[in-house]
Amino acid sequence: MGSLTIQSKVLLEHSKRTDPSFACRILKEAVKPVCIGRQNGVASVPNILYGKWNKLPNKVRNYVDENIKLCNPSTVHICDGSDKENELLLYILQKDGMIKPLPKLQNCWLARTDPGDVARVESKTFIATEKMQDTIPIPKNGAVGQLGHWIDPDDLETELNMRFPGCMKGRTMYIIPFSMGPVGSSLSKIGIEITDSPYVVASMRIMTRMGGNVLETLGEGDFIKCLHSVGRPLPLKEPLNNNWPCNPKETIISHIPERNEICSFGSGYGGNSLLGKKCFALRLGSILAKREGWFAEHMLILGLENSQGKKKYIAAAFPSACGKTNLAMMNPTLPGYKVTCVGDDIAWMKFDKNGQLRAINPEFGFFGVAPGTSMSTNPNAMETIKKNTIFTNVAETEDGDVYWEGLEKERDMSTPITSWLRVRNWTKDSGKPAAHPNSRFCTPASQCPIMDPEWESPEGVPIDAIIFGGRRPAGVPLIYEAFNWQHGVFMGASMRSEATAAAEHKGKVIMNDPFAMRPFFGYNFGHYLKHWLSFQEKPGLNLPKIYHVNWFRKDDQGSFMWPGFGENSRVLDWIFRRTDGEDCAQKSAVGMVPTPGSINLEGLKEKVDMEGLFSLPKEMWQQEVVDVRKYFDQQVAEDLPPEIMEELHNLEKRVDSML
Ligand code: OXD
Ligand code: MN
Repeated sequence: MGSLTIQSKVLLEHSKRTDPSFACRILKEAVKPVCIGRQNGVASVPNILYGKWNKLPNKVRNYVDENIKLCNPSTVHICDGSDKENELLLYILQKDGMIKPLPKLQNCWLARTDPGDVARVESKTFIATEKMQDTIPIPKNGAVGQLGHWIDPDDLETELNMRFPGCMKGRTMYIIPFSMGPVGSSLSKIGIEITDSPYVVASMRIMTRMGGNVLETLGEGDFIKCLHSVGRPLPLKEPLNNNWPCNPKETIISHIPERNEICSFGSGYGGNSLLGKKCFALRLGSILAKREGWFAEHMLILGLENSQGKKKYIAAAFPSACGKTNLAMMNPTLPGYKVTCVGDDIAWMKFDKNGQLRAINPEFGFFGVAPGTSMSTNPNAMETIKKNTIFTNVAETEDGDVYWEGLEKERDMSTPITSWLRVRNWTKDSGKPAAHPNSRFCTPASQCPIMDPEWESPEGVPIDAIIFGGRRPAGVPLIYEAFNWQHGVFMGASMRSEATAAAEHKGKVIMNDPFAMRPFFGYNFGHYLKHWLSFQEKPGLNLPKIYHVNWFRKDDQGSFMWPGFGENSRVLDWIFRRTDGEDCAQKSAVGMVPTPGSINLEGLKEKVDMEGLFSLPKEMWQQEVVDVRKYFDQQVAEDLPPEIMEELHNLEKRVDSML
């Protein structure tokens, strides 16, 4: 028993209770050192605590072996994605005080992070390429670049060498084989995440297809290498905050496209640690997409069926925390319409041999923002999260349920609430939110009552329209349509939105967020634009129509002018009809807008000022042109494709000639 680590003892104790034969295996395997490599002639001998070393393909074994030597964990756990494994992980997480059960819900858990580790950290997120300009446009006129952070590969190596050696001492190293996209689909890709966080494993099991069959499909093929450490080897030098291991001072999230590699250190928070999501599916994904001729985008995918039973699929890009999940799971108020969900955050899209754009959702779960989610805003999400869900940084009620801002009318507010910061008997009067504004639910997509029957289709679903949108309180109409593909690419490039809590930004400033990809570009945004534009040159493609929507316009009193949520189906219906060729649009300075009366308002309970919603204040749009030009000049500079500047000139001319 002497050589058992704390985690193997916990495991053993748990399995003795539930499965004695499994306990015997753990004991046998944990005490038997497994020699997996040699360093200077000395065998390195970590214990394989769980899983079969021999089943790993050679390439995976070599990758893991290298990192065992580097990170020096006490034990190794090769994940199989089974229920039994998950039960063990949840048990370990509870023992470590990282999660607690929420007894009012079924198999649901609450994690509270170190308050210093609550969001993506864009300022510490880097991409390493030999040439800076491969990663970011070089800003002009003394501007600070906002389109990602480049690092020299040698400097990155130095940074990583200061962090990773010995970083997993005393901990278990988990090996997670995972597939982004349905296992075996030609649109899917495989990754191996190495992590010392059981929270990451339990979350990756929800967010990706994880386990043994992924390894079988991979064989000796290539995979994306994803290394993650919370950066707190044992014994600890300083106590943890909230039992949440992390190392905010040393955090770095790095990508090395040339080696298809991601190295993330110091943060356990989802966007920084579930490496399949933003790091792989978007940053490296966008690079792979450019290389291979497809798109990796920050987009939801939804199915829309009209009252005649005709169906179309739409992909839509909105910045983080702008309601993608709500739109993807919407209950349409328009009679006869049905929305189904394919994905809520990421779309991988490729033109098929017939020139039809097809999309898959590479994820397997939803990592959604909790505050604002309620039965009135998103009943389908509320249904989804009733079981098998890991909540992070939400508040809890005394009777074992979750709570966050937006649930006031749906919870018995006399039941005491403990806030995400563990303040008991929390009340609104404290002036602090009960849940962190970026608190999340991590929940299996398959539990969503309106998942599309084709959501796991290996060929992907056919996309007929692409929507861009953001939070624009002033001047931006409810909907407009691009004149053509090039104009649509310009619309994506000039997207702006109010900042939200999904990253470390503060305040309600309007930020440029082109294609909702600003934090997620894997390569130079100017080159990304060229990639998008290149599709208009390719013959035989059925290019989808492109739209811009704004659910967030406010009137002079500061109230939202459009009811949003299920009522957005009225806008989707217009898009549906447009993609069907209906003549219900007219030209405006910004694009094609609905002809009067062509948005179906039948049964809409609230009175809506449609004229106001579509008004185009000339001064505001003139300023918009100035701001967008300044942004392009400073941020994209010489990498801006001339076609985009041409579109800006055209917009300027149209705006100037407005009455
Ligand atoms: C997310 C984000 O977590 O965009 O999806 O921040
Ligand atoms: Mn997102």
